[in-house]
Amino acid sequence: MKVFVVLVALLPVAVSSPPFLPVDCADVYSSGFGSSGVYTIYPAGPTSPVQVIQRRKDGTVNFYRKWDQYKSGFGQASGEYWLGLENVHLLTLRKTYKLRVDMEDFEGAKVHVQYSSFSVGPENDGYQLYLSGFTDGGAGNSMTADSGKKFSTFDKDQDHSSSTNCAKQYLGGWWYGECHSVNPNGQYLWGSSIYGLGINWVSWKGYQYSLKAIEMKIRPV
Ligand SMILES: [Ca+2]
Repeated sequence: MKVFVVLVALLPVAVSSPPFLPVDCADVYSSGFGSSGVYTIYPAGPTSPVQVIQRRKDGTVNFYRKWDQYKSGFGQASGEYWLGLENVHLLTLRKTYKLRVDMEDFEGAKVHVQYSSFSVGPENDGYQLYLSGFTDGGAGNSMTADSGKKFSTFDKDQDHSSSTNCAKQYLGGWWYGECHSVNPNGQYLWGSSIYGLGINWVSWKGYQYSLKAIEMKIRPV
């Protein structure tokens, strides 16, 4: 049982294909695929291989973290969560994925955006983000500007600002430019945000509003 738990922790997602459609990594393991690796999972059923890559909803997880943790992932898949840049890179390396971002404010409004193409490059290229094909579901186009940016954390500044460490200044980890117009991994601030520090989506709520919830999920096209 101890071995089982360790392997689940090593297998947050998936790329090789077991001869069935696992809903999670425990399923992959129990089918006999015991080696570490990335396996495709189908948490919403065989017709919907959706993978949540990021989620904020209650402020229970600290997102101000180092590069290594943004690389490998943190949190729980059922709660606040970051899947990990290496996993996202490996997933989006093999297939074309689309991205959907759902958001909610503290007044109960819900909006979303979609991108028809989403991928993350390799670590030796800074986990660069590639986004295209925007469709608005009410939140506006703020994240489009992040396409082409490398990922930054406070201990690894790869942003476009020569005068500022954006991750350190805005207290998150993200594909910062100079510095941001969305900050999904910023501080959980229950609505009111000090300029740019919160979970901001500027084209919807501006720099001084921190969202109640945000979830980023991907699925193969
Ligand atoms: Ca910088």
